[in-house]
Order: sequence, then C-alpha cells, then structure tokens
Amino acid sequence: AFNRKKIAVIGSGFTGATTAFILGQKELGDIVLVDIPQLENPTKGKALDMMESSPVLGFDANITGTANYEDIKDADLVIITAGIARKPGMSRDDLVNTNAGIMKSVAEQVKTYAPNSIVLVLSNPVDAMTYTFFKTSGFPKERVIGQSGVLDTARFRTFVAMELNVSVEDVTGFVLGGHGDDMVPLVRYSYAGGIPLEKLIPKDRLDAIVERTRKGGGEIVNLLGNGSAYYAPAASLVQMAEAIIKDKKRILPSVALLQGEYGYTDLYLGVPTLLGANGIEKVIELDLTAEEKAALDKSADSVRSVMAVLK
Ligand code: PYR
Repeated sequence: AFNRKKIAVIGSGFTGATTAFILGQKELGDIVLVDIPQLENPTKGKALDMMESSPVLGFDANITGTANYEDIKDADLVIITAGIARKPGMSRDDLVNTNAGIMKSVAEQVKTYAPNSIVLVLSNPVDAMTYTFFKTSGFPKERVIGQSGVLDTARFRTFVAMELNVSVEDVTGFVLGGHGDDMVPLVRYSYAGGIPLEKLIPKDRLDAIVERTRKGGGEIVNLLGNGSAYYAPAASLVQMAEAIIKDKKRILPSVALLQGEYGYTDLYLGVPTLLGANGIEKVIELDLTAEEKAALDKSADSVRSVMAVLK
C-alpha cells in the first residue's frame, strides 16, 4: 500500500499552525497538530479550518488537532515549535529555562509514541533546545535537527534581492553558527545568479545587510510588539521537512550535533548539512579564514553560555 507520511507538529501557535498549513498545501503528508489540554479545542478548530481550505486550494491532506500525544503514534517526522516566544527587549536566551522544561516533556512523549521519527526543532533558543531534545530522547544525532540557518539565510537573501532588485530565487546565502545576534553570515560563499555578491554590492552596503540579517529576528519582534516571527520560520521548517520526506539530499544549513567538526565537541550549532531520508546524512566542513573562525568561535561561546544555564 502507498501510505502518506505522518507529520506531527507540536505547538499550535502562530508558527506551528502556519507550518501545518504550508505542509498541507505542499501535500507532504497527513498532519497532526498537538497542543496542551487547555488549548485542545482551539487546536482542533485550527486543524479543521485548514482542512476546510483544502477543497478551495486543491490539496489532499488530513489535518487533525489534538491534545493527546497518542495521536502522534508512529509519526515519520515530528516538528517542535512548542514554547514561549520572545517579546521586545528579550533575547532568545531569556527563554531558555521555560522552554527547556517544555522541551523535556515533549521529548519524553515523542520518545514514547514516535521513537523512529526524525525530529526538527524550532523552539528557541534553538541550539540549546535541540541539544535538550537530543539528550532527553536519546535519539541518534542524525535524527535530531534544529532549524535556524534556512531562516537566517532567507532573511539575508531577501535583503540582497531588495538591494539589487533581482529575483530572490537567484540569490544564495550562507550563514554559520548559533541562532543569535553573533551568527556568522559568510558573504564569501554567497552569490546572485552565480556571481559573488562582493562583485555586485559595495562593501558598506553588504556590511549593512549582514548586520540586518544578524538582528533579523529582533527586527520582527520589535515590529510585532508581542511575539516573534512565524511566516519565514514556518516556511524554513517546511523546506527542511521536504528535503527529508522526499529524500532530496539538499545542502541546507541545520543545527547539528558537532563531534569534532569545525573543532567543536558535544555542541549543537548551525553548519551546512546534507538533508535526506535519514535526516542529517552529512555535516559539510569548510575551510574558514582566521577571521571567520574567530567569529564562529564567538558564536559557539554564546551557545555554550546559554547551555551552561541549563546544567
Ligand atoms: C527568529 O525570528 O529569528 C526567531 O528566532 C523566532
């Protein structure tokens, strides 16, 4: 029999719901949207509302809402968006204690009901939360993956396309490191239509784009006034989900467990990876200049100091 993939989305807030909606539209599988018992009815309502859009938009996917983790049984892919979001004035790191508690309880449930799933983590601070899921679940590292670089690169690509007035599709970007203000956008590896950006954009403008990318999450937090970004984060999760579900072997940045790569050990950090049916099939290592490595070290130190709060 040909079965649709089963995708569980944990957390039915703006990000989780948007993710489910895009997954449905792309017909990547049947979707179970999960939230806490106090939100059971709103979660069921959002799922049913999405289902009712499917005849109009023209997609087939069962989308259901639940507060019962048994409903994620044998999911192929689990996407975790659960947790509180930051408000203006907060950094992602201010969320660490609250969201670590949530992440541990989610990890126990996923381990019980979907022990063979591949897991994508979005909850912030994402590097530390991905590590928390990894430790709590005992899943192999290939199957515990965080999302940050696809989003950070998407922001970079957007700003470059706006600057050059060219298609976003022709712009590639490359961001390494933790999902914080000291992430490392690598201009040297970024192109528009195959042309290095350094040949197309003056240095001061490019520096400004790098800076805006670093603070891109905060820019949205300040504009929204009460919560953080969700459209671009959801789209980024779906791109990673698609790479895995369709075994596309895409080279995308992931938050991956490093065991020696880039000189770091026992640390989840954003690096280029090969994503396919087995999850992270490879961490791609690059030669970095001394300056780039120093920037990455600084970002890794920031992630470690957040992790230290947890221990
Ligand atoms: C961001 O918008 O970058 C988040 O981390 C939510």
